[in-house]
Amino acid sequence: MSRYPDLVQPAQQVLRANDAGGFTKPGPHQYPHQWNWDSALIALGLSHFDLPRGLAEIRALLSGQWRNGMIPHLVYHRESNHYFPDPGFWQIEENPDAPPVATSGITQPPLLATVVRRIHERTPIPAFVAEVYRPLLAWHRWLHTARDADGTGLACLIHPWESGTGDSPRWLAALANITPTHVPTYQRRDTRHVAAAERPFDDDYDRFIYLIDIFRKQRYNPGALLAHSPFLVQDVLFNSILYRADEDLRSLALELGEGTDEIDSWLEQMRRNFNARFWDEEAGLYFDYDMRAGRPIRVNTAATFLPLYAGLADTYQARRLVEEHLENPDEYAPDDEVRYRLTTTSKREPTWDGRRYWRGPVWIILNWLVAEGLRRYGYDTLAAALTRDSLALIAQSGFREYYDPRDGTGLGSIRFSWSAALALEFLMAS
Ligand code: 9WN
Repeated sequence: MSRYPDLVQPAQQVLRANDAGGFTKPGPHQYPHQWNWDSALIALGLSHFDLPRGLAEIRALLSGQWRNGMIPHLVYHRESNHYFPDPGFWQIEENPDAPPVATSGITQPPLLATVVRRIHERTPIPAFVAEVYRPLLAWHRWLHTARDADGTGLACLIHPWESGTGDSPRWLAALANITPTHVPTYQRRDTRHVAAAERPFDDDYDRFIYLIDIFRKQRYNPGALLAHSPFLVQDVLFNSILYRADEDLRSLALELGEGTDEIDSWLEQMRRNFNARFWDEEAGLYFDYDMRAGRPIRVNTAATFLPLYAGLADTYQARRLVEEHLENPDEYAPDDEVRYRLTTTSKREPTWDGRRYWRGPVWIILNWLVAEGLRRYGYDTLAAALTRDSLALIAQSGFREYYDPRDGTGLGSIRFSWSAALALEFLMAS
């Protein structure tokens, strides 16, 4: 990727500028706190030029870990009136397992073990691995138990934000089934710095807040959340990331001389149940599962390609995903109108919107995850196309949160940290 050496310095500058002193903000204005999977990628990016700061990023995130093992989706190291929900809104102190630092009461996709392994394989950090292994193990255990609603070992999500793709159309039907009976009074702050047309609709936001209100009334008791959350889904993207992270955690365990029986049982359970739950033979796609409605969520989004990242698809499934969908100009491949890979939602979906959040724009994180998956299955040319488009978008429009796949217009937050971190990963990873 020597075409874009000029992006290295600016990417480093974005990460430096978003350093809030001990943790890195996802974006300078829109996201003033520490987010879980953002921080994992930020640490990966930092590891290319300031390894100690990268490890400090992970330590800061772990400072928000709950005593039951959950690593929350958001850690509030300080006050800010630029983001809602603010720290007090979650009322986590009602739960005996909550940490002393303010956090949210939900989680996010578990990229962290994968990042730690990757950093360690490039520059051995055995003492750090020993330090973080048990916290990571505890988080994975919590995901496979407190979030196992049906004995399959697949983790389920209780809030769209836990998917990291809050506004994805795959959650619309489940959200539509929820009637918010009482939404606490609140004021959105996410549309102060970003145009409302690029963010979720108010109706969806009401439901996001309504769900949190239910969780805090249940005091974040894990059993009560599974029993009472009106939103309960098993997510292909989340479980793919979890499976790969389990494998990476296992590799760390072996290095430390720790037993792997427990992790092996999670991996085995996931292998047994993943395809049975998510693969749709007729469509040739992976679909999420709505546990409240008791049926698959038949919406075609780029999350369907994540089993490639996990290595959970067989070669037949991989071929169908790539040939029938990723390479199909009616769905994901470029055409006369859409120039850049990878639109987050199939163009065939009626909800497709090239400018709104997770409804269509290109996100660098998804390009990276899908490129990683394609490489695992030998689709190197396609993986290179995703990398090339990611860097071209950044070169054209800066390190934005997302991009219009038609003309590459930068959208959402400016100077977005993981776009910078992943540019470094694309450019500097050997
Ligand atoms: C809710 C921080 C986070 C990302 C998510 C992205 C967005 C928050 C929001 O921003 O989510 O957690 O306000 O919509 O969807 O992936 O971690 O960058």
